[in-house]
Amino acid sequence: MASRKEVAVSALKTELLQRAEAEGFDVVRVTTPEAIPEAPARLRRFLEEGFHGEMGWMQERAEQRGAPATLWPEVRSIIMLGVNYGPDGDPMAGLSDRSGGLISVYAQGDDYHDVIKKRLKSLGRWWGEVTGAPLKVFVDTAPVMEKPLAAAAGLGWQGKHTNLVSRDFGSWLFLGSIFSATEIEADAPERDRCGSCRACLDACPTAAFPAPYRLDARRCISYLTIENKGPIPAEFREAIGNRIYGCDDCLAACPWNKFAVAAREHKLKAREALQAPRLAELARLDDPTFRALFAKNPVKRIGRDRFIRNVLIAIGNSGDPGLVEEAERLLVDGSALVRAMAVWALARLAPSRLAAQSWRRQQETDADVRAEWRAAGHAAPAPQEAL
Ligand code: B12
Ligand code: SF4
Ligand code: SF4
Repeated sequence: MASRKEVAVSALKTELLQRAEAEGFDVVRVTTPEAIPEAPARLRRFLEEGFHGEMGWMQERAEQRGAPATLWPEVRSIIMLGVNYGPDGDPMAGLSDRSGGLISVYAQGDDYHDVIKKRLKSLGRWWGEVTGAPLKVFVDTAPVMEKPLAAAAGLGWQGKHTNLVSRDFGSWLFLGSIFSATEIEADAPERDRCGSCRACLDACPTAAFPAPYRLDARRCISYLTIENKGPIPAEFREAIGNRIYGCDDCLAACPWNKFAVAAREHKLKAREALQAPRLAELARLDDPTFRALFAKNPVKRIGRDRFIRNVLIAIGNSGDPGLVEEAERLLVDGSALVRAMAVWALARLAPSRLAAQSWRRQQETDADVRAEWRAAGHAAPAPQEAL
C-alpha cells in the first residue's frame, strides 16, 4: 500500500503536469539522476575523438555533464520539459532561393533560452513553494545532457541524427529541465523508433555522421556557422549553400515530422524579416543595424563579423551576379574574418573582378586573408616585399 507521503507526492505530480502545461510547456515527464548510465562513456568517446571541435566548454565540466548527481548531489528527480517549435511551412523551401539566406527554424523567432528560462523559473518557484525543497532550473546553460535525460523520461528517443524525436512533435522540441531535491515517481523511457530508417543520415550535406547516433560536430553546418569562430574550412563552404545560421536538414528529413504541429508560442514563431532575408541587405549590416535586426534573437550571439562571414559563403554559392558588388565592397572590411570570406566569395562569383582588385593583396597583413588570396590564385608577396 502506498504511504501517505507517496500519495501526497503523486497528487503533486499531477498538479505539476497541469501547471507545466499552463506555463506553456507542451510535454513534461520525470526521470531520475541515475537514468543515463551510458552517457558518461559516450560523452567521453565524443570528446576523445575531438568531435566537439572548438567547444572547449564541453570538456571543461565533462564529469558533471555526464552524471547529474555530480553536478548537484542533492538532486533526486529530474523534470524534463519540452516546448514545440514546429515550423509553419516547409523548413527546406528557402534552400533553392539562392539570393536569400536560410536561418534555421530554431533561430527565426525569439531566443528560446529566454522564453523557456522564464517559464522554468515561474514553474520552479511554484514547485519550490509546494515541496519546500531546493531545486535548480536549466536550459542549455549548464553541463547537463538534456537529450539522454529527455529520452529516459520518455519525451521521445534519441534518433540517429542524435536529437530527440517525439511521436507527437517530430524533431521540433526545445528541451529544459528542473532538478528537484524531491523524489517524484519517474516515468518510463520511450523506445527507439528509428528502425531501419536512415533518412537523416543521408540528408546531411557535409557527411557529419560517422555512424548512426554519432555526430562529428566539426563537420556539422550548425557548428560551422554558429560555434566555429574563425574562417570556415574550405572543404565545407560549397555544401553550406545558403544556410547562414544553423541547419535543419537532418531534422526536416525525419518521417516522424508528419505528426508535427506548428509552434503555439507566438514568440517562437518565425519573424517575417528572418524568413527569407535578402543576402544583399544582410551584407550591408554594420554593428548597430545587426544588433537591431537580431534583438532578442539567437543570431545576435555570434556578432556581426561572424554573421557576415556566413552571408559571404552564401553569396559565393549564390551564382547571383547582382551580389558581386557586395562581395567586392567587403574586401576592405575592418574585420579580417569578413575580408577572408569576401575573397573566397568573389573568386567564386566573378574571378575577373577579384583579379582586378588583386593589388589589394599586397596591403593585406592578416595571415588568413592572405591564405584566401593565395587559394584564389593570387599569390601575395611577403609583407616586407610589398612595402
Ligand atoms: C553541443 C550542442 C550542439 C553541438 C553538438 C551537437 C551534438 N549532437 O552533440 C552542435 C553545435 C553541432 C549542435 C547543433 C544542433 N543543436 Co544543439 N546542443 C548542444 C548541447 C549544448 C549539448 C549536446 C551534447 O551534450 N552533446 C554531446 C554528445 C556526446 O551527446 P549526445 O548528442 O546526446 O550524444 C548521444 C549519442 O551520441 C548517443 N549515442 C552514442 N552512441 C550511441 C549508440 C546508440 C545505439 C544510441 C541509441 C545512442 C548512442 O549517446 C550520447 C549520449 O546520449 C545541447 C544542450 C544540452 N545541454 O544538452 C544542445 C541541443 C542538443 N541542441 C539542440 C538543437 C535544436 C540543435 C540544432 C537542431 C540547431 C540547428 N538547427 O542548427 C542542431 C542539430 C544538429 C544535430 N544533428 O545534432 C537542442 C535539441 C533538441 C532536441 N529535440 O533534441 C538541444 C537539446 C538544446 C535545447 N535545450 O533544446 N548542438
Ligand atoms: S544539422 Fe545539418 S550539417 Fe548538422 S548533422 Fe544535421 S544535416 Fe548535417
Ligand atoms: S530520420 Fe529516420 S533514422 Fe533519423 S531520427 Fe528520424 S526516424 Fe530516426
